[in-house]
Amino acid sequence: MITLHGSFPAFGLPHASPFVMKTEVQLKMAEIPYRLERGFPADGPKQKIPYIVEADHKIGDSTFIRDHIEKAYGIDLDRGLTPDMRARSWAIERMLEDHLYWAIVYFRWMEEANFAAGPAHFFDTLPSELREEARIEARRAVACNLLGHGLGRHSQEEVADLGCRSMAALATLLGNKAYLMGPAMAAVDATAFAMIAAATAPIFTSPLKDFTLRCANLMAYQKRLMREFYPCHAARQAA
Ligand SMILES: N[C@@H](CCC(=O)N[C@@H](CS)C(=O)NCC(=O)O)C(=O)O
Repeated sequence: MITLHGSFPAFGLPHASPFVMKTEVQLKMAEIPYRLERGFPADGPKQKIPYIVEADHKIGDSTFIRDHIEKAYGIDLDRGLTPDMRARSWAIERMLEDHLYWAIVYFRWMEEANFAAGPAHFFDTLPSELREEARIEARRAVACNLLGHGLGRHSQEEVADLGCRSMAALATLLGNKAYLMGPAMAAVDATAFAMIAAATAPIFTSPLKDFTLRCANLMAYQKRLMREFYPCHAARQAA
């Protein structure tokens, strides 16, 4: 049985991490039984979550986890897609995971009020004398990652502009289709769903969130997938 080491409900979302949400949705799409456990990046083979453990074999990174489940269980989450659609899926995934994600991280961690409302609470269980230092250290590490990525070198307005361009591209690519590649759900929809949910997490405020909330097709898609994959969470949100 696969154990998915991931995050936990936070920020008004089923998972703090969009990559964990992507992998969980792909496991559900593949109808593979799994157990969900809290994971810590330091324990993962790539020092990130998600990672899975199956028969003492650890696999890190959502893309390689997907490869593993497709090969090991003889499943193609993109069945029915043409080579052109598969290429477009890959390009969309890279835009969302390697670009838009970092804008989401920026607004969660670098904006004072969002940090205080969200990530700062990751450290609440530490002894009080260590708590503030741990928060400062973690925030410094995220700022460093943002600089390394490049997005962190821009002003707040520029990050918002770039993030909104990726979100606008996603809205155009979805158009009025049920899913990004047409009438059937494909693997890329797991990423898109998770990233839209992350960008519009209830507890945060950001220009990226405001923009996404105005993209009616993306919001309808996100809500539909939330009802399908996280029905309890969707019901709580609706109440
Ligand atoms: N490319 C990775 C990205 C995973 C990722 O960035 N995970 C974040 C949580 S959303 C993480 O573990 N960050 C901890 C860190 O960077 O120390 C994947 O697809 O799984």
